[in-house]
Amino acid sequence: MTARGSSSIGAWRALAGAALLCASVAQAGPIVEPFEISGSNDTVAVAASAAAGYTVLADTFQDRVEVRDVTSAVVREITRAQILALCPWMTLDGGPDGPAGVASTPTGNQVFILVHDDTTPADGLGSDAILRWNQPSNTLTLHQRLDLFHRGDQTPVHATAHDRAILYVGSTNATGQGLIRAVVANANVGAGSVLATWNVPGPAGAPLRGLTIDRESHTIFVATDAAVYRAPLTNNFGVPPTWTLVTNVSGVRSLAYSDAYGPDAARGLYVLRTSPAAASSIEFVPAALALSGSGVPFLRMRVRPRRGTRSQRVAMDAW
Ligand SMILES: [Ca+2]
Ligand SMILES: [Ca+2]
Repeated sequence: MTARGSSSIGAWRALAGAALLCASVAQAGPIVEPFEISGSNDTVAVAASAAAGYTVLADTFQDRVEVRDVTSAVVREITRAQILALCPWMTLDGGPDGPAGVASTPTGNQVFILVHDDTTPADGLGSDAILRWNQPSNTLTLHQRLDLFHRGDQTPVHATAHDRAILYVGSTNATGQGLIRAVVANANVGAGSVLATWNVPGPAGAPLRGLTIDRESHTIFVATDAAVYRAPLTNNFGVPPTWTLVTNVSGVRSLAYSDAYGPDAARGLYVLRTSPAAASSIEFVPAALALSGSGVPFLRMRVRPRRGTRSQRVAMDAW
């Protein structure tokens, strides 16, 4: 990781790969390797397409999204001008408004981008948006308007993941309440609709700090500022999920679930923490514990971004 200001910065990419081949995952760690990103500012959100190796990176300072293939070649960039063409009520600038959450389908054919701003649109509709990039047709469309975040001068913690034609969108509203919305995201429909809005589990007023899905078991994991929970996903959007506490934990910044890459021992829940603030860490919960245990231990992995850089804002996605 290089400091901000270089022409090409690296992002931490936690690959659940060869380093996890040994039996004791606690003593292993993710492979950290440089990952090229265009431009001068930091990435705040990243997503991976598990089956095809695409990586999606979002930068709120340049209001720019890159999709890179498995060789790191850029296959599509989405610019501020392209975002504003679809969201003309926004006034994106060089601050932390803009694209702060991304998700990809496993194939990479559909990429979803959460864009927020602090402007109030005159038409009374949602002030923020979900954009969708369709890779086969290379088209970028406005998928859904909604309210994600009310400020343009702070970096929000959004998180989103796709499962079985539904995009699950996590955000925190103006009163500090974490929300999860289920949005129709079928490849065959041109625009979304919000099927359900749920508060995050835990005490009222808890903010969202992470969201990911195990696509094999259709289990959603959600982090607040105090705990990580899981719930089975169903097709009944009329009732909130039935949450189970995975463990109490503070300082979570992002969740990811590895279900497609690496050995069985690498399958499970990955937790990016930034607590204490000067020392970020990636922690791991093996799949069997993450999916069935409660009060489970987190295994700290040997990754620690350099102090003083803004790399701690880098979100995480596991393949
Ligand atoms: Ca911006
Ligand atoms: Ca807004």
